[in-house]
Amino acid sequence: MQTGENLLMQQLTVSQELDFNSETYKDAYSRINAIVIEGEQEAHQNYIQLAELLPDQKDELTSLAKMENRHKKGFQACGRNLSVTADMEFAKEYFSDLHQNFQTAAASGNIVTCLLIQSLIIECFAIAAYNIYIPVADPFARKITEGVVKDEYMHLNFGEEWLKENFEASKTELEQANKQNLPLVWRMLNQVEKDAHILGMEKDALVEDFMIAYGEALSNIGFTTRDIMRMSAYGLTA
Ligand code: Y39
Ligand code: FE
Ligand code: FE
Ligand code: FE
Repeated sequence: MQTGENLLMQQLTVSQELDFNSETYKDAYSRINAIVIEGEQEAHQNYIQLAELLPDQKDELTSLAKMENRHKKGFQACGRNLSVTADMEFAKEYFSDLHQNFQTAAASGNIVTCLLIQSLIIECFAIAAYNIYIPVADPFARKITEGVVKDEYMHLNFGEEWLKENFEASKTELEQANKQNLPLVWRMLNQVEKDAHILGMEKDALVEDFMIAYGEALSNIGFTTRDIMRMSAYGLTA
């Protein structure tokens, strides 16, 4: 059992390890902050495109797109607060494969693939990253991130609800899109492992939180445990 004193000690240890103003911290932050800003910008565009593909849900999707834009502004403020310049070129490259896959799917009207990429994979990635970041964030960024993560659960829920209602017709395309895109997530996590560690975020914890959120989403949509195990195995060695 943890005593209050032990928890306080842990908390102090964490805050002593992280110097938000050190060059090491700021250098890592210039990439992670850029990834988050670019991710929010792309999420904004993705929901605008989804609103065109799903005209019946245009209003809801437009409102999700607006939230993503607010998230982007919030994380830009976090960078300014630490006097960090985000490395946007790095971040654009970081998202390029997922971006390309979304664009290709959108151009072909493959709504199921678009929803899997944005509303399941990217939202679960955001939920894992933000939940792991909150306890180790600077006080300013923590407040912003706490507000943002609540919205991300709503975005994930949108994708779950739509895919659940259209489960039988979507199943094959979902499996195919999972096979194509899940390996990209593992590669992306490996790419930021070092920088994330410097910010106090461990890769194991990120993977665990991602898999919990993603597995739960697949289950809510209608996949069996057996399906989920099989689908989760893709790209684990990427
Ligand atoms: O839906 C959204 O708002 C998603 C775009 C945001 C994803 C942000 C991705 C964060 C990855 C950070 C990696 C930290 C280890
Ligand atoms: Fe967001
Ligand atoms: Fe989102
Ligand atoms: Fe360390």
